[in-house]
Amino acid sequence: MPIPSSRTPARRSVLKLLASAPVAAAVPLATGGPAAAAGPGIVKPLPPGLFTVRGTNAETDFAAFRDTGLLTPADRFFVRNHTSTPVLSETDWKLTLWGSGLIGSRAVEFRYGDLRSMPSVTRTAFIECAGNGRSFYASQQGETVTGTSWTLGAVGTARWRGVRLAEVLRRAGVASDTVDVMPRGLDDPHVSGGVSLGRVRRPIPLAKALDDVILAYEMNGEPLPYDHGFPVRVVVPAWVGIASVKWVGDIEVSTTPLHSPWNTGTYRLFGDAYPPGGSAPLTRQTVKSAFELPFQGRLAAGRTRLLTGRSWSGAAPVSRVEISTDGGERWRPAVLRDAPRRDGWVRWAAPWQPRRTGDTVLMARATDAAGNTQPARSVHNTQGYLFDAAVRHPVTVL
Ligand SMILES: Nc1nc2c(c(=O)[nH]1)N[C@H]1C(S)=C(S)[C@@H](COP(=O)(O)O)O[C@H]1N2
Ligand SMILES: [Mo]
Repeated sequence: MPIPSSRTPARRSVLKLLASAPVAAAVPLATGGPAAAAGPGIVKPLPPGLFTVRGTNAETDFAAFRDTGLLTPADRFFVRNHTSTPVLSETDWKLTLWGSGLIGSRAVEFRYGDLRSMPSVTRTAFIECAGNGRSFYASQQGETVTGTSWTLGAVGTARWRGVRLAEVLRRAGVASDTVDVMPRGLDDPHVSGGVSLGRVRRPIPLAKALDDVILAYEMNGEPLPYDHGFPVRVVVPAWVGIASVKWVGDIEVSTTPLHSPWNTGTYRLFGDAYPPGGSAPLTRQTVKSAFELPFQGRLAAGRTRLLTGRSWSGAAPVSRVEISTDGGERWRPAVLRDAPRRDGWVRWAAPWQPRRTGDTVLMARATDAAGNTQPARSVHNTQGYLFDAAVRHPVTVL
């Protein structure tokens, strides 16, 4: 195992990890025992109150965003791992571009230092799992879906710095008839139902790859943490999180359309509302809103409380947010605390003085500059992606 240098941010976490279960698969330890093996293969600490562990993943408790700014600190950014976090070294790392779409079909390698010496770009963008909000298909709409039962915390916003994928492709020499590029992660192959699907990989159309995709090596001004793709990850702003491949090791560049299980079997919409072969592969995220308050939270009657939350959309900046404190009967505008921005979220606030004691339901509903608004009900799909309905948030007034 490569011992992480003190320059890498997660060194302390790794040392802590080495001293205790759970064990990341990439850190071979002889602790053994089913209890140790059952934990998520995540390097950073996951304190209760900040995270809820869901299988190999960790969801940020939305209330934990309340004391954060626009950017989500790395120590509370959700983690979605198909397997477990590999602890890689930047000196051993290389990125290989290969395939029919490279001029002369000649593979080209980039080292970490090569990327670091290229012109950099910095961009603030959220990354959100396509399944964020999935649990509400069941709890709010009574519908059956498969997949991780996220509430609304499989999202975070960071300032990503790296090189444009367009620049790396240009240096590698891309043939004019290229259609798709497919980044692939260095984490272990994903096994589903006893079948290995290979390493996580998903095609990106060339036009998108040349537009705003980043090969990021920094998150919020620090080297990427291990769990978020150290040393280099793909960032596809505002697209389904699966497009933002972590620990990228190679990119296939192709003159014919590419396929992987992540754009055929999953990350498409299947169900009654969709064609038998499913929708087109998912791209942008939908509109969502969340209160920075625990579910079943308790509030004091008669006292004014500032309700806060965030709204975001993959399609356009969020321009309007309304809230309801009576389960959707009456709505009033929330005050936006950030300028609407592309690929980002806005923080909002609304004062509320609950008068009557008892249970009630808070709701928030956002509209983006493209006119997308959160409906009362999401259209069902079997894998529970892209939940966009206004979420019913129960609270008790005491
Ligand atoms: N190599 C690799 N990349 C990956 C994944 C993965 O399991 N392996 N998960 C994807 C999914 S489904 C999501 S939602 C995002 C989550 O990014 P984060 O863990 O940094 O929050 O990473 C994506 N990139
Ligand atoms: Mo995801």
